[in-house]
Amino acid sequence: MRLYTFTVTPNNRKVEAFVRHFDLDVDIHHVSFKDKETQTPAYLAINPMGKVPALVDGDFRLWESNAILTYLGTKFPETRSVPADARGRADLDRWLHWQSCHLTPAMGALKTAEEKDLAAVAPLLAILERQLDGRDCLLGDLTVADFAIAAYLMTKLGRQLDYSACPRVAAWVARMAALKGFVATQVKGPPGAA
Ligand SMILES: N[C@@H](CCC(=O)N[C@@H](CS)C(=O)NCC(=O)O)C(=O)O
Repeated sequence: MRLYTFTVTPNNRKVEAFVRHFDLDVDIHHVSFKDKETQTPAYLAINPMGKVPALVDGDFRLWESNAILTYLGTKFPETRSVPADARGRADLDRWLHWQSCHLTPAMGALKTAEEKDLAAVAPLLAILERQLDGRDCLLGDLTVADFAIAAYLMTKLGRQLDYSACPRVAAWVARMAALKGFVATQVKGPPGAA
């Protein structure tokens, strides 16, 4: 199994951190943007979007970071990171979609740093704060959703958010950042890097 990744972005880091946290038998390949590797015919045959991350497992080619996370969590059940029951799985999917559909666009808008954009993230942090009441992780136990969402709050932008009204979120991000996989994927890189 091979993961194509570019560690510094949250969508890549979430998957790479998961693989490294659980020492999964996955070959990690860092793509070269300088060499336009993701635009080569060979790579576009893996991911027609020309983006990373992507996973190749035999003749199965998968892209979209959250789909990769749930696939890996299911392929490696010893990680206990993807609930098997219908409600647990729906709960997990809810948070993965929430990250893609709400958190990511809100944080993307932060790049323009307008007042209204900053205000858009606060209610999302408040929702996380309530979810973490009485829970160490988003669903109670560690799941792929923790990797998907925490990776965003560990970005340069994520670290600049105001966590004064959401101490449980701040503590959870700190706990996640201390996990082996996130420590292993810590990159001191260019502005905007994780
Ligand atoms: N929704 C996709 C986003 C993938 C994506 O946008 N990847 C970026 C890095 S985070 C990329 O490959 N950008 C390079 C490009 O667009 O050429 C996912 O979650 O995997």
